[in-house]
Amino acid sequence: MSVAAGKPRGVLFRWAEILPLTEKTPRLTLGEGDTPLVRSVALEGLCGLDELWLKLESCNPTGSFKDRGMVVAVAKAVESGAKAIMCASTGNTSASAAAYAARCGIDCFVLVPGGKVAAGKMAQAVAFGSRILEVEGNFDQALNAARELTAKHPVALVNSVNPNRIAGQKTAAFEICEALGDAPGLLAIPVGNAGNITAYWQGFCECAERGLANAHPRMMGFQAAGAAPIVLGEKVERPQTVASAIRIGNPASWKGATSARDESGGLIAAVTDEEILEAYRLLARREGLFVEPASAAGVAGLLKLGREGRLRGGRAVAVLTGNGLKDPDTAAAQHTPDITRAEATVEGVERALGW
Ligand code: AN7
Repeated sequence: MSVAAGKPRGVLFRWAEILPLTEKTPRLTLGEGDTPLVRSVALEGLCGLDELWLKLESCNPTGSFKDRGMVVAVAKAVESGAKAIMCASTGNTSASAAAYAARCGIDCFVLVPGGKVAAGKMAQAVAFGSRILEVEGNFDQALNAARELTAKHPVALVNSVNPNRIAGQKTAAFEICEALGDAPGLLAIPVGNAGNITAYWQGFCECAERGLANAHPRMMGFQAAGAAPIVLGEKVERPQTVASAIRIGNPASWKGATSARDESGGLIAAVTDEEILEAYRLLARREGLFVEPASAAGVAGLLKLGREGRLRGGRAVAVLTGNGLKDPDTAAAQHTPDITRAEATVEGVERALGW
């Protein structure tokens, strides 16, 4: 494993004091964390907010928030002598695990639901050289198998049931408090396996304890309507949604999500695929932010609450969890391309444009 040149960047360097590191933990990095927090003037009015800030977790090295927790989980696995890691995944966890395993020179086994992972994420798992097992079942079944396999074989489990993942992911809450000088009033976030909402809540609580924030945000989690077990209060056997990243019917951190909701006075609600895709298109067309569909669920939720008159000003942060390049098929289906053929000359292009 090589080290980064110049001033070291990355979650293990920036946030060492709030992570479970020892002298023996390898200081692994692909330059994760420290992602932009940009204001969305176009969307804050539509939501009925005074300020809406977007945390661009899509800017992490493998294109999703998973890198924050994965760098900690993989570093700790290597520290403990593991030669291989395993995860079940709807795509982003596997892309991230595969990247950090490649960087450490260890093996990575990924269990993905057959035919349900977006093309870009599969391309990443392939490129990073992971061993890919397409299971005949959904994410929830794949995670059950991964838990049992890693209990039986000398392979480290790097799903978010691994507390090192949560520890790494909580660093995003610290970055937000640092950037805004306080916690926001609301945090909007997509919920799938519910590790991220659990990690953010832990992070915001620690920020308040350490005096980095004066208050806690209300945690607003959004599930896709066809995969909304926490909203329904029961497992969903056959989850369905265009937002394949959050096509999860039995979240591992269910309890973490309901605690975040209840302790913060927040909510966990459902947004339909149409609402998710509306937010997906708005983020691209109005803000120049190309995210994957699941990432738009938080903004979809704020837009919905805004329309219902349930947001009265205040400052919110929405977490944009993954890059739009991950799911080119949904992009092609959602955006009608405006493409005109032209000859490769000035006159040819002018003619095509009608100039
Ligand atoms: C873009 O990769 O579960 O509630 O296996 O990829 O912490 O699960 C991905 C989840 C939101 C939900 N946005 O976060 C996986 C996986 C994107 C995601 C979520 C995921 P959690």
